Amino acid sequence: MTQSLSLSTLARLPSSIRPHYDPAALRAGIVHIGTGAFHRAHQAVYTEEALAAEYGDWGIIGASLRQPGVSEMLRAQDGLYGVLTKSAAGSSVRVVGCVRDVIHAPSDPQRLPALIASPQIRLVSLTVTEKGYGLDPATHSLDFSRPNIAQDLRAPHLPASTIGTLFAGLHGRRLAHGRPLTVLCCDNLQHNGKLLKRLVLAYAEQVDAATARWIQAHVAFPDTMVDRIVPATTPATLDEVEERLGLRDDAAVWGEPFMQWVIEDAFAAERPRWEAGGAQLVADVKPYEDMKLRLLNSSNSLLAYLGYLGGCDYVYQAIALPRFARLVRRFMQEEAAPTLSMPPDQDLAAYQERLIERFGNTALPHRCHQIAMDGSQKLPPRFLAIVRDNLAAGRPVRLSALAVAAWMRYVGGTDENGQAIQVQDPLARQLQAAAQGNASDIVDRLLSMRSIFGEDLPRSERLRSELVAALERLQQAGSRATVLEYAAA
Ligand code: CS2
Repeated sequence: MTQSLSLSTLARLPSSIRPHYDPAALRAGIVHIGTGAFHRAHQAVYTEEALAAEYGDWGIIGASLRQPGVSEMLRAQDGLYGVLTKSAAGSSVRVVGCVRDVIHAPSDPQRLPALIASPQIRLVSLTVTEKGYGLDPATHSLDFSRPNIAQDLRAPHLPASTIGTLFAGLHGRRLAHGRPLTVLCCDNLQHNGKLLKRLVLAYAEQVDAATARWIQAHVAFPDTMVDRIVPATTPATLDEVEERLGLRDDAAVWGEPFMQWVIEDAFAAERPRWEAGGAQLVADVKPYEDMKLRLLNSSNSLLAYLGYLGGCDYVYQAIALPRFARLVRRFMQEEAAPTLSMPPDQDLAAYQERLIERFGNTALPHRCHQIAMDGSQKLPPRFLAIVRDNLAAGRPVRLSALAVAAWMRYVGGTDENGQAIQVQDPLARQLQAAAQGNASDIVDRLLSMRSIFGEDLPRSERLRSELVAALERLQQAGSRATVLEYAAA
């Protein structure tokens, strides 16, 4: 049987693909919450590059807030794992050494706050997905009615939620030594740093006003834009990594060659030299984050819902159909781009064409079903922000409405062949119940869900009629024929 990747087998690998330092000797400076595939293929890779360029105490202690699987898997391999980079041009693998430990927070609720409080930690980063923050997407504020938030407020020293955990760590830090800290939100949310700061402060004010004031003064929450397509690992990924390493690696991840990380240069304390891996430190992340959310993520979701309904398992299959490619281009040019002020170093046309190419990466199949999940959390930053801007400016919202209508059709839970769709969403049950019947009833019921559409959008007659028209076409003609019509007209 093939041996597993671990500190004791690492030396067998060629030096070009293993860490340029001794992982066993690396001390931690970062706590990362949510050690899923994206973090391992993105921020951890940048940290690896930073360490190669300038060694320092920047090991990462990962924490998972939910299942113990990832922590067990990584611990069994001493935190080591491979990153397989794949495109039509070829593939390569490297082993990342900077994840030094991974804990399962629910097994010991005081451990993660204690780590956040420890003086050697100078950075806490997070990838807990859009739904992981206890956010009310419509109001951008903390949803105190969420059971885990309400429970944490009753027992703040034994937190279970992301915000409760951060607060407990920051509170402990203030009491223990008060050294400053940077908290880096790396999820696809608008103004993610400012948003996270608001959520943490809202919670802190309920528990301890002195800690809330301390957080204001000593904790920085820079905005970030993160980008790399990282589909869920499959058995084939693991087999390919095993073949290349000659070692079994159950924690391997895979991703595309493209990577981008834009970070607001507003840290409270030191940080790794992430620029060495190509990270951009800028004064204002907003133009980058709008560009990414409104061009990449929205097109990705548009392809996921319409592609899934049209019988495509993967995004590359949908974008290979000329009508889908035409629709995505039109959506980007006519509805997304007019709402953007592009960053000065980015070219709109080149960025859009690069996206079409990235979506078409056949070497890295990305499931429509994976992207389609959690739509109730993803629609507001991906489409509804565009819709609001375009409604206010009197511009068209027809293609955005088609994407939202495709989501409405999808959450009904039955595909075009009458097969069940496994809808994954925190609101799945309500969505599925609301999405039955004729198009105008479905639109009215879903549009009235304030946590998704807010108070304003249900009042827009223009949006409503575009949604009803698109949903009717999807119901009557199916996704492929509807895409053809919308791409042409
Ligand atoms: C995707 C993103 O799953 C999704 O919703 O749109 O994960 C996307 O692949 C990344 O944000 C790319 O950086």
